[in-house]
Amino acid sequence: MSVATSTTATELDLDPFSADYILNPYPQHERLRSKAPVVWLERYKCYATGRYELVRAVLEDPVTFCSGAGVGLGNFNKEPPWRVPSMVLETDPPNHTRNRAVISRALSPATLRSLRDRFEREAQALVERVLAVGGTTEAVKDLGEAFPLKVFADAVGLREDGRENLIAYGNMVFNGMGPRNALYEQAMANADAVNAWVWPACQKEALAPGGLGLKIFEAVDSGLFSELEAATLVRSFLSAGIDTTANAIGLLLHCFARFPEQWDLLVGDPSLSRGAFDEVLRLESPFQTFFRTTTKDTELGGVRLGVNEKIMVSLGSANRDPNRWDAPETFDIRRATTGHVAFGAGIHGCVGQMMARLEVESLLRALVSRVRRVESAGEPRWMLHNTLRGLESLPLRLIA
Ligand code: OVM
Repeated sequence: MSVATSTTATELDLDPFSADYILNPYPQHERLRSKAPVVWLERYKCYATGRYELVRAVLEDPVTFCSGAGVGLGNFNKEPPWRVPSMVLETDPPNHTRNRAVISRALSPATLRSLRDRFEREAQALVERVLAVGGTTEAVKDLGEAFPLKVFADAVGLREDGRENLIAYGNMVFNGMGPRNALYEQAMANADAVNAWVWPACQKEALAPGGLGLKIFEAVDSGLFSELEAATLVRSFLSAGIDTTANAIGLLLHCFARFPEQWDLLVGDPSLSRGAFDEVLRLESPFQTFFRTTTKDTELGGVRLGVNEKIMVSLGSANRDPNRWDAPETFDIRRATTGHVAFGAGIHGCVGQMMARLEVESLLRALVSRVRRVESAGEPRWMLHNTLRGLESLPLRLIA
């Protein structure tokens, strides 16, 4: 399409960071998709799209839609970020390419294979602990948070004490991608204390031998990075590796509590576990929204966009776009989920996704082998959060 035939973005009165939207995003996604290919959100002075094809188009064109100015609402070209930018998430090629390769190598298939036994053992032990006390559990804390806080933090080589700071840090990182609203301020309230745990934990001296953290520091020894850069790369594990997985596990259990016939399917065929996780990711998109920044005047879906503007891409909306998915609202663990964008797409697509899959599949298989039914044991409570979708409270009963 040529710029000459394109139109200016239509305004849409939508607030993706309001409690109304967060607690029930689906009617809002529908408005976002149907109003226009790309809309203008005057309140936040940014563009937005929720259509599957356009979300993918943005994520797959990192030259036009860059990450170096931040992947939240804030534009680093206009206002300084609250932390030193991530060397992978908030960076563009060529640096991104070099930095990501180091992380990617640390998360190699061989590394993941070597972790599988440990993950499976920890998953089984965790499930037994819940069953030993009668099966009633606050699933967000006892399973969703507990599991990655144990196995992923162990894999990185982090110290045991103070790991709860990782939950607080994830809150800062992901609420920090939104506007400076109450959620942002609450998440940042304890920032000094949390940073005072997180940053030392990223240093060479603090990391256990054999872990992912020290694998990054090996790149220092080869002369590729300074120690400061290596610590900043390790920080990406701590930023991206806990909250995301924790919320995904909570959402997964919430799905199975609501759809017991899907649980029965899984019990009948545990090899459906991996696909089940991807279906949860598609349906619930724990990571709801990303932003990119335009590097030039451009055009998307026939709509003209100015330079140095933010565009929000709604992964949650794309993952339920009826133009892409049959019966998008249906939770179907046998669905072909290939192409969902819950892990993003393109050069910034989640580098830890195989780690996430290994973690969640280990936990899910441990559950399936021991639990006949997943039942609600009280009203779940949704979390209010600028970027992540998840539960604050999920009381469940696991019945052996
Ligand atoms: C990072 C980082 C932080 C948050 C999320 C993420 C989804 C990466 O610091 O590199 O990926």
